[in-house]
Amino acid sequence: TLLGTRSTPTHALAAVPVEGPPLTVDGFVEAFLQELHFGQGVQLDRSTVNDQYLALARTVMHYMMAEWLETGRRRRAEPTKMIGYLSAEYLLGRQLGNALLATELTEVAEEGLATLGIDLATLRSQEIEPGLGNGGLGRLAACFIDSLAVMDVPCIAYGIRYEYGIFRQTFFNNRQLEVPDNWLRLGSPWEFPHPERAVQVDFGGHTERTSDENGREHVQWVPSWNVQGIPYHYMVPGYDNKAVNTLRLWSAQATDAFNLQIFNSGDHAEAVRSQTFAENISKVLYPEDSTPQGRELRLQQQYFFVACSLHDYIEHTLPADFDLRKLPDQIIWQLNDTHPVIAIPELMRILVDVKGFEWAEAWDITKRCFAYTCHTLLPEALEVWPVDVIGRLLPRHLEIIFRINEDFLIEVRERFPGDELRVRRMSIIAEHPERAVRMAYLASVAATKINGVAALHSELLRDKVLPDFSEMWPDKFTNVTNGVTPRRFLRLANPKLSELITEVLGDERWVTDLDRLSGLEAYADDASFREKFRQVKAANKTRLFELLKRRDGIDVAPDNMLDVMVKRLHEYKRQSLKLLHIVHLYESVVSGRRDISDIVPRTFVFGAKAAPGYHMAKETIFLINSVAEKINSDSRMQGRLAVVFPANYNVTLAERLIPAADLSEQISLAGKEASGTGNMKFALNGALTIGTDDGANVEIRKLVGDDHFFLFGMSEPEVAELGARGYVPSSFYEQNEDLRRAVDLLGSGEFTGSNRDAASTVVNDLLWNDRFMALADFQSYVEAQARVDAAYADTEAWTRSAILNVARTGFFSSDRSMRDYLDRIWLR
Ligand code: F58
Repeated sequence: TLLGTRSTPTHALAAVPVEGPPLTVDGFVEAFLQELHFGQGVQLDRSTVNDQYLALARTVMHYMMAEWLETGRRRRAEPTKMIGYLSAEYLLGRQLGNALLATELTEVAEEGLATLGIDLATLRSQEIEPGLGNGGLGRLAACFIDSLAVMDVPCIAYGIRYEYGIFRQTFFNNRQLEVPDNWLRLGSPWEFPHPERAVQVDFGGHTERTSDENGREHVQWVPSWNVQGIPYHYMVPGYDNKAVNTLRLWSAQATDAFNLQIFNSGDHAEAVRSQTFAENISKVLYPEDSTPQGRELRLQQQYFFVACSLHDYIEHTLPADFDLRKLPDQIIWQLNDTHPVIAIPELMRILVDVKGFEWAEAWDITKRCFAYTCHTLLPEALEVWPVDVIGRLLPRHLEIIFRINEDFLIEVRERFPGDELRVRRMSIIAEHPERAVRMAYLASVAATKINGVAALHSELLRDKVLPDFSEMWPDKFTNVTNGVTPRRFLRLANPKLSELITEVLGDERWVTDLDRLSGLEAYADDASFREKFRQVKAANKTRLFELLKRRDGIDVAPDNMLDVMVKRLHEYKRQSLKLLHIVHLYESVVSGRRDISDIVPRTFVFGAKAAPGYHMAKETIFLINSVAEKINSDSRMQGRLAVVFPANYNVTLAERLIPAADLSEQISLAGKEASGTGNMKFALNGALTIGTDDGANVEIRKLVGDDHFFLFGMSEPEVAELGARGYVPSSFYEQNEDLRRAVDLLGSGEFTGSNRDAASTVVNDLLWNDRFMALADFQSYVEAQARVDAAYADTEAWTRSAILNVARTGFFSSDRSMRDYLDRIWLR
């Protein structure tokens, strides 16, 4: 069998130099036609747009191939430490534009294709984006691997090749419907499957103990079933640096052994069933964000990709004779939240059971190989796996976790004698409501470093989520503020602003050195630059509106302020607060208390998917759509107030929306949004933020300055204090007339075809529960929005602020985040 054996051939053939096609229009056209003819098997006159797209993707890959192979060779030759990035999600977005940018082929391709009568933009829009992530966490992973390639840092990123990514959202009668995202259906040109490098992954069964002649105990895991993981390799190109890293995603398949046995017994149907069963593991991305579903299949997914990845690294990437005691000098596994934390007992199992290490030595190695990033503050979002689920699926791992916990609790008792309450609090095993493994605790015990994703978050993580751990190991805790890749979210998404920036800075070095944006600062006071900046924003709006017209049949008034709230739908993010503000404006006009001409014309844009099982979130979507329908069809509001909610917000739509926005809504309850990364993308593209003192908003505001940021709402300590005093949302309702009128109108059935019940889930929750204190922040929010209106009326001052936002947010490049990870975590 191929499984589990070293598959790299060792025969002594000499490498032949690899070269891409010539970087000329003719060279490009020839390579493209070659791919069309020999790759797609079709002639130009018979080719479909999809044929052309696939051929183009493959052509661009030819240009990257030499660098990919060379980077691999260099990495094998250099004995430097690698990053093993472990993430259950990579929300990559479309690949073609980024690949063209990386190879500097955009113009050549455009020109070359035009000579054949093909429009590049049409081919680009043919690509179905790989939505292998839910939201911020998955997109962050994609930004990080981009930056590592751009910085030429050795990294293998590991994950799951879900056959179905995040669902496609549609609306029917204003309600969300989910459609499966069959992203592979038109072919997937960017991947290289390597079935010969398949890895076997075991599950179930029991463990057996034997003693050798020295009386040493050996544990053998006797699994009851297995699957194989097939790696698919993807290029992760750098920028202008000849480096191309690898993303390795695993796809589950039934093992031959498993199949054949059943097949030979004559039960064909059963053989097919086992195939289906195995393949289910990588079938679909769980669409829950924030609250993990404790489904067994999810744990199967987690162990599946982690086991494949560790095996792949230890058996196929390290040299055959590698001394595993030196493992921590060669690799650091970065755990992107707790989803890959089962890697910790897996490495212990490999070292102790497979490689024969003593427990203590294995633990010493393991402890130096992992670092853990936490992405949340919501207690319900911390993963916990029932002991019986783990025991059934991974019996050996459960034993290892128990042993880690035993040793750990001994350490706690030594440090804090007599403090049994603390011991119980810190135990990796929770006893209530059921016996379960707290994955964040397991990660915290094993990791060399634990980081939050923004300054405030790291502080709260240390002091509120893991206070016992920070008392025990203060040096483990650190912060790395998130970042976003300027390649995709500025250079690609906003070509016009990029051009303007390059024009005044004199060159494109800012693309890989984003602090250089500070050079724009001086131009904020230059009226002609401000005019150009406004023209860019206007052109971006036009581009967006054309897309919305084509994509959703939505008409948008061209001159309104564009006020955008795009992110997953979650109560803590408070889309309902945004909705209350809109209803308040509408109510104040229809009640005659305000003249419509006093309202600064605005178009509100929402983009948000709700987890399919998250009732409150889905009801909120329904209400937003209902309010939008009413307001947009009210002739009194024409051209003054509009609400648009294009379905299926994703990376592709984000790339169009963000550069067009004037105002960025970052309005989570303080202390709940770990960081946010959309907030960074908007500021970098010259939108002003209205936001709470939460997550990375805090850092954005500090950098851009109070005069160029609209702060509102309670601070985190104020939130904590109000919570402690006892929060009664209805008292805010009773004391605030504007709020009362807005809530009443929302609950009256006005927006839901006279059906009061249709709004009651959201409205009653706001009045009687309001866990995220929307009513408490309402007044402050409305006042801040009035400041926005006043500021927007002064066009020159607004533009100046927008420019300063761009100039002062270079800090939020994910290149900087990667430097911080290197300094504070990976190379320490
Ligand atoms: C997000 N988390 C945070 N989780 O909410 C956001 O503040 C932060 O900027 C971002 O991570 C990056 O650090 C997030 O997106 C998920 O989507 C998980 C998916 C799997 C289940 C648990 C939540």
